[in-house]
Order: sequence, then structure tokens, then C-alpha cells
Amino acid sequence: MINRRNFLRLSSLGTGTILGAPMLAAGKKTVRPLVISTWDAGIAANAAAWQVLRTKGRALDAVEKGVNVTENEINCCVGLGANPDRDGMVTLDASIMDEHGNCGGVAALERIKHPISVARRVMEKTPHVLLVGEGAQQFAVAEGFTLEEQKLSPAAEKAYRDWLKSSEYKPIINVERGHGPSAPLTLPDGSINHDTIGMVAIDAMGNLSGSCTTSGMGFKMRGRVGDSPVIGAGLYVDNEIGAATSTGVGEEVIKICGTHLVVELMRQGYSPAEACKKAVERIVKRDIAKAREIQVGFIAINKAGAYGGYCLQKGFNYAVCFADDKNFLIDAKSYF
Ligand code: SD4
Repeated sequence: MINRRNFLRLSSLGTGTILGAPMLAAGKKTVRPLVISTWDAGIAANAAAWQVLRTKGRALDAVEKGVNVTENEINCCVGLGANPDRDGMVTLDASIMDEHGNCGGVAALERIKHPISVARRVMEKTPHVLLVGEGAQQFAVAEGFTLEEQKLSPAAEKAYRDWLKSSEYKPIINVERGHGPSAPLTLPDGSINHDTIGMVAIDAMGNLSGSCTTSGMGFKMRGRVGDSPVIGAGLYVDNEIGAATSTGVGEEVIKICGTHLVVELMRQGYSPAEACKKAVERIVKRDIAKAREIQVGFIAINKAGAYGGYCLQKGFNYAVCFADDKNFLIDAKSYF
């Protein structure tokens, strides 16, 4: 049940804690690397991203390697093991953006294990920004990606059968399932409990990048594309200002150009958490009745290494990874 208290709440942990601020090293300004990502899944994904960041690697490599981990898992909402569309096909959306404002995405991609890596190839090897469906798959195969079997994971097969029984073939608005401090990371059916993974990072050179990868809304209409592969909606990076990514009902995020809005709000001086909150308020203002029924969450970092997030409903969390002054690795979860 959604109540007033849970609605539009600002967590003390999400209020834009400045932890990764620039530091001085040997008289030279360097930046403390930081990576944040959506949901508990972000913990494992951040660990992989951290291996790149701690060795002074590029944020772009970190955000690709990081979410590759989640794409390999069997979970409800990312990668080939995820829930299918209403016709029983797993279709994947992803986008990536670097410090130069280069970006790439894929939408409705089938039978390819790592959509984020295909998105990166779109960015680096084509004059385009977004490839969809068959064309995206054709490009992936030409780039050497393996065409996997079209087969649902046992968890997705069961979820799909259950959905078919009760849904009357009608797509439902996605409310994130039970997350929060007490929510189990692994569900009884063996799948992993989280949604879309969006990740943004700052590297030791102070450069920003981001990635976002998902199977989209479970049991969606065939051909439906969400916010995740849409630059400015599910992901946006401006190396002068900051980076943001989102999770939740993509339609509502697209309608407000969500992550672009978050970055522009940071440009106006808002902290990452405040900017995320203001973007969420924009969604509420547009349609307050709908906003009560859905989940949307944004997370963001700014150029100084501050981070934060905000969400519509209770139950969202994100994972943070950075090293403190003594070079201890901090890997915290922030809950809403
Ligand atoms: C979408 N934003 O396709 C994605 C789905 C999601 O939690 O984040 N679900 O709309």
C-alpha cells in the first residue's frame, strides 16, 4: 500500500552526501573515483566497475564492465534470463554515454547477452545513436557477438506462465517489487530481486560516464521501448556538470526527459539528490494520480563527486562504491 508518508519522501541517506569530493595529491588536483548504481544488483556491478576505477581506468570502461555482471545474472529485469514481453520474447534495451558526449543505444534487441556492449559499439563504430530490433541484432552479430538461443530462464518461464493466467494479456504498469532493507536479494525461485541497472561513475581523471541496461517492463507489449535506451531519458552525462540514470516506469521518465532534466538542474546548482527530487516532482506535477501508482527513481553524481538519488515510492535503493581518505573501500547501500 502506498501511503502519504511513503509518497515523496527524502531519505537522509539520499540527500546529496558529498563523499567523493576532489582531493589534492602531490600539489595536483586529482579526483576520487566513485561509482553508483541502481538497486542491490549494483553492489556486484560496482565491484567490477571498481576494478577499472581503482587502477585509474576510464569511467566508460567501468560502467560497461560493471553492468556486464548484471547482464550475466539470472534476474527478473536485466539480460537474457529476464522476464519476456507479453508474447514470450525477451527483448533488451541499453544505452551508454561517455565524457565527450558520445552515446549509443540498442532497443528491442533479442538473443544477445550483453546489450550494453552492443550499445558501446553503436557509439564507437557507427554514425548513429540508436539501433533497434532486427537491425540491432544484425549489427551485433556482424560485430562478433554470439546469437544465443531464444529460451526463457526457468524463473522467467514460471513468471510468464503465472502472468498469462491472470493478466488477460493486458500490460500492467510496473510498480517495482518489494525492495528495501529487508527485501531478499535472491527470491525463492532463484532469480535475483532488482530491476533495471543504471550506473554512473567518475574516474581518477575526473571524467564521467554512464550506462543503463534492462529487459524493460515485464510482459510489455511487443515492440515497446522504455526510457533506458533513450539518451536524456534513462541516461545522461555532461562531463562539465554530472551524470544521471533512472529506473522505474520508463514512459513517465521519457515524458519529462528525466535524466537530462536532472543534469540541467545540477547545472543550476542543485545537489544530485535535490536535482533527482525535483525531477520526480515534475512527474508528480504532470499527473498526480498516476504518480501514486508507479515507481520512478533517479540517481546522479556531479563533477565534484557528490552523489544522491530520489524516488517516488518507498522500496528503491542504490549502491555506492568509492575509497575514502585512507583508501578504504566503502561499498554502501542507500535505502529509500
Ligand atoms: C523501462 N525503466 O523499460 C525501465 C524498466 C525499469 O524497473 O526500470 N524497471 O521502463
